[in-house]
Amino acid sequence: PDPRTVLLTGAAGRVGTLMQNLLPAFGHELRLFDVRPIDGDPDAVTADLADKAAIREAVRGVDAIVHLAGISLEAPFEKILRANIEGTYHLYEAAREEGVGRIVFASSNHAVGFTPRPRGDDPLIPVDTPRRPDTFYGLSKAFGEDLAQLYWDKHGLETVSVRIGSCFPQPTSVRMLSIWMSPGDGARLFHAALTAENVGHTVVYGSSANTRLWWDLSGARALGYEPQDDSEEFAEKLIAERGELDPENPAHACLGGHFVSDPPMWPY
Ligand code: NAI
Ligand code: 15L
Repeated sequence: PDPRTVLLTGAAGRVGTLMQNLLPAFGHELRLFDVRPIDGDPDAVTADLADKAAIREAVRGVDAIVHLAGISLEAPFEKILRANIEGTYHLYEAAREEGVGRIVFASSNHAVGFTPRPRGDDPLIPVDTPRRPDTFYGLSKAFGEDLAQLYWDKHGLETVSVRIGSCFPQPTSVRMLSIWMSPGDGARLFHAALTAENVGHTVVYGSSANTRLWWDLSGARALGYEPQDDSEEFAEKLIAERGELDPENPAHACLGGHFVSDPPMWPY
């Protein structure tokens, strides 16, 4: 597949704003969707994921969808239910009804957040590690992955679920040195996920090729993704400021970092 027109949901958000700028260089024409208005694009759709009719109209005629919209941190269950669980269902239903062939779903490391992080010579975490959500938020991402599997098995609608680490211009914590996805690598990975052949439903981790990587990137590479960045250039300064991860600190023990705490600690 060579998707040209791509619906970008969550386009007003942090990653969405980055991808608005980066994905067109790969030849994709973006249609933007967010509940928050987007200045400067008269064709942007301003609608909530609860609005089935608006979603149906937004997906009509697109080749693929990059689904970033939703609550991106822990929140009360009812809010997660509405935006991330019901909202993602509405999007998949609209895509099925309109015959959209491919969705790239922004899953998260928090779907497997309670997985102990590798230490020393421990092997990298594989993509088929049992899911261990660390929050209602992570649970909604596990739901999204299962929804994607159902729509592939039952309806032939393909998805690449990208368990994004931390997509920020720079890593801002020692944990992020292991899971950072540079914006440039994010765009390269989303492009690979949009264009790889025969993905069915594929789950991959989303990060740069970090020296301190915690997980196995081979699934992402198999899509044609060639990461070009490594967080190591930020390591010395961050470790000098924050210290190495503390084996005694529960917020440093698992992939999900501080999200495993109850309530999740913020900031960390
Ligand atoms: P963000 O919170 O900056 O952006 C999310 C966007 O979704 C916002 O613009 C918001 O207005 C929109 N949105 C929320 N609820 C909506 C609804 N009901 N209807 C329509 N739009 C709605 O989040 P960010 O950081 O840009 O993340 C994008 C996606 O990637 C999210 O799904 C997040 O869970 C996921 N992700 C992000 C990571 C990161 O490091 N930034 C890491 C792992 C996953
Ligand atoms: C996420 O899933 C969040 O959306 C993002 O804001 C970061 O907190 C990231 O995970 C992380 O784990 O650093």
